[in-house]
Amino acid sequence: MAAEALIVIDVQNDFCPGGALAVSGGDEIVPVVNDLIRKFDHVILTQDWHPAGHSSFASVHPGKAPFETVAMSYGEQTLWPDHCVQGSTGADFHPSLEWTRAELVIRKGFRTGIDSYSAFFENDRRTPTGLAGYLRDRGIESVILCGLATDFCVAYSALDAVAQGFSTSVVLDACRGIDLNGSLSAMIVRMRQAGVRMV
Ligand code: VGL
Ligand code: ZN
Repeated sequence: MAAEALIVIDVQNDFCPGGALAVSGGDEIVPVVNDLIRKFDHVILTQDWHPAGHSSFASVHPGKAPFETVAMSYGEQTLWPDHCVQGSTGADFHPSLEWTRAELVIRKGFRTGIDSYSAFFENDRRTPTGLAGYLRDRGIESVILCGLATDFCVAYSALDAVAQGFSTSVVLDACRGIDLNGSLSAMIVRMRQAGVRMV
């Protein structure tokens, strides 16, 4: 059977209750994710990893509040509270996440001028993170995604994974969403239509 990899998206303190961009129930997935981690031979993590003053932070756009949008050179960008600043506790993985066996950590969003929801491409939809090449070089044809947030980083990663030709599943029990203006159900529909399996 072709190799498969578990990709754990952004299970970081800032996306858990008490964090800067807390996803409701974000910490509830940690035991479920840990069970998945034990079951896979290949485990990859992503880590949202922004420099201070990142262009996705509302705080750097005068007059703008979090969850509003702004036009960037690459298109519309949702603005967020300052979160997952490089080296901060908020950017650390949740303390109960059993990440020791992970063979690769993909950091994303580290360029000041561009955000990156997807583990595969930054928000210009063109700049690769290198993950697709890594998976292909290792003979991995199938990916299973979980983590935070369902409707942003998990969804964009899943859509890019199918577009890149990987057989792609999302474990919804091991995800939680932000749900901004109905984004959760909208992104689940988009993933299904694109051929992502929901398990
Ligand atoms: C995410 C918004 C901003 C995510 C990351 O992990 O879904 N969402 N940065
Ligand atoms: Zn971010």
